[in-house]
Amino acid sequence: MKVLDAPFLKAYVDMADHGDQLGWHERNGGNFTYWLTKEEAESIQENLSYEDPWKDIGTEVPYLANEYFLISGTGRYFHNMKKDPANTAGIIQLDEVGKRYRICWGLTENGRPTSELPTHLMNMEVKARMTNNQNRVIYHCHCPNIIALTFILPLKSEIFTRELWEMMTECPIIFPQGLGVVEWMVPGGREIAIVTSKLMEQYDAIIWAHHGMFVSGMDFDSTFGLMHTIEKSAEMWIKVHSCVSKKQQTISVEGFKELAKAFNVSLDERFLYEK
Ligand code: 2HA
Ligand code: ZN
Repeated sequence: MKVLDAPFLKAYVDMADHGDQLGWHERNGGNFTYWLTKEEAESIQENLSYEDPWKDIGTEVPYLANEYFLISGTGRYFHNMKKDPANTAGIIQLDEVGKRYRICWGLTENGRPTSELPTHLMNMEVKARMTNNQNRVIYHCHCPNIIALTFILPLKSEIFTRELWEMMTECPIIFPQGLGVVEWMVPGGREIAIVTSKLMEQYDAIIWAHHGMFVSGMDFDSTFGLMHTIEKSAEMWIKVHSCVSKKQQTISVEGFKELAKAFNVSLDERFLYEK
């Protein structure tokens, strides 16, 4: 099968385009990785080439050795994903120790994978180990309301989680483990990848202060849905606090406990403090 005809490629392009339509991918902002299943990688072998020289990833991901990933290109615009997926994204394969990659398809015109390749692969490795290889998607965007909140709220997981849970009843059901927060760091490299992937052991969604957010998930819909829910909740926070400095009423700690029971989720006590 041609890569352009593969269902996973179409789903990837649709999700990237949806993010772009929501204003999360100005210019070349954001990046996105999908880990191909064995069957998917098999199905497109005839369309892959193995001539590209190996290049260093900039970190090590031994658990993902030899695996294939569909990944967005550095400097490429999500806005062009639908028009030209082979230029905007590409498929890479890792070497047998998980230290180097080669481009097997796409990233035409001398494209290279995203500058956040180390964070994507280290996050993927953490999640793959934790979920028995079920987690397949890592997505990063510049969602404006979350970014705005990182100038307003203290950069603490407990505070972001509780504030965003309160803005929409379904939030604690959709991200019961809460949100991780990384203080401002230089993006694009191993250092931010180490900090982010450590938090991925605990969370599926991680905020990068004054920059954007990373989410992980088993499939395209649930990963995008997680990003969308958190960003929408942040939008509500901004709307409410643009009108009043203090909410007139909100969901109580008791209310969160009832929700947890009704929807069979476990909410950590560290988010359920009295205010
Ligand atoms: O410009 O989003 O974090 C791509 C990015 C880097
Ligand atoms: Zn970014």
